[in-house]
Amino acid sequence: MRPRGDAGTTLFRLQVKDLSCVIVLEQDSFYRKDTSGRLGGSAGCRRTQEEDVALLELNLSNEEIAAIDAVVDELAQRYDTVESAEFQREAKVFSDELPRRVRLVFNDYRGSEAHGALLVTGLPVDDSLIGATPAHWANKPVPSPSIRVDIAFYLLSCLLGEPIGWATQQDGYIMHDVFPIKGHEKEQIGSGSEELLVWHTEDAYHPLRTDYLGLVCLRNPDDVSTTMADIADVRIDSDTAKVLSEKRFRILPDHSHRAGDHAVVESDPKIAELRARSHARVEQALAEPEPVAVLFGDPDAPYLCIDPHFMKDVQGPVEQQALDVVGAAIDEAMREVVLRPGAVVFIDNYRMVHGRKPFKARHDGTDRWLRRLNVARDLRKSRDARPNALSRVIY
Ligand SMILES: O=C(O)CCC(=O)C(=O)O
Ligand SMILES: [Fe+2]
Repeated sequence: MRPRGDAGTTLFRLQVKDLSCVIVLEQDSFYRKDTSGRLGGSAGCRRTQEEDVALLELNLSNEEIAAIDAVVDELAQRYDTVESAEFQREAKVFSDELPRRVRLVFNDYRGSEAHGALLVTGLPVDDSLIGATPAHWANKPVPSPSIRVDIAFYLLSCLLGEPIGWATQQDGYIMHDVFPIKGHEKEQIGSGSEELLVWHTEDAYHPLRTDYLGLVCLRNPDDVSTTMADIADVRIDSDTAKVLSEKRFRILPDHSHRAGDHAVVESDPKIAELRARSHARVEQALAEPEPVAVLFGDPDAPYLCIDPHFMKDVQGPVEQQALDVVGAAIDEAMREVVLRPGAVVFIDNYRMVHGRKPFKARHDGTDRWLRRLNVARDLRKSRDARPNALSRVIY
């Protein structure tokens, strides 16, 4: 993956891919639809397109599904929510019992950094067991109606790192819900619906943002697309790349982290202090965001951190011009993936941006419902923002 240094143009990957491709992932299969309407099936683990290394795909075999089920069985007898600290403490050990091919693929995805996202299909989801799509994420029911999927999803994420949550987001739950919430229709957050959720790096404003964003689909009756683009597929000129590599860009916190939604009374003084500091950090990031680079890491294969919606109106003209250029190039590289029940995607948050197409929420219990995990490669980086070594909640 060397850039092509011709005539001032930086191309982070040589391969050219089909930009009109829509991938639909289903419980036991997926199809990819191109503009001619052709459908293609797949089996086993392979690259989604010969020349396409952005998406790595793993279709679980029946034997693998049965083996994952056996591990889930054991844990589901003892735990009724993945928010349990005991569950979180031992999950990694159980993830070591997932089928070897699955562990090998995840290990390679994590280690090689050769792909923007890993798609896994085949986890069983029983629509009649998970019940109605909830109206809100607060006060989640225990037992979780989707406990078997939750456990399988959590174990898979342990193959990439450590699931983390945010004290300032969804009440500190580790596993988030993504479904439309009444009143959020126009919001630029996961619970919005009617507006295009503009592509973004997850929690771009925060230095401890997740390494991987995991999404599992419980239902998606209207085939609403998740959008994503890999920086490796983005073409920009080298002058723009140079500007983007300098620490001169401001990113504001998104609405999901802002105070208001989560006024919590805290009795533990240490947690109260961490919480106050974290809210102060959000306020500070709103008032006076620390300048950061949009491109960083290896200049030949850079990482990316960008959230145009929350970078509006706070840049100088040169910075805004560079953002506009890379924004248009990212639009060019954008693809759509329709997650169907049982499909899981782990997006590398250091190289892929993601978003969601607009849709009309139903608000009748049948709405699109995803669950989400943030996965950190190294928990120690956030140690001073967590109340103790075992805690996974970042303040
Ligand atoms: O709904 C989706 O497909 C993606 C939502 C999103 O951006 C997120 O959950 O971070
Ligand atoms: Fe997101």
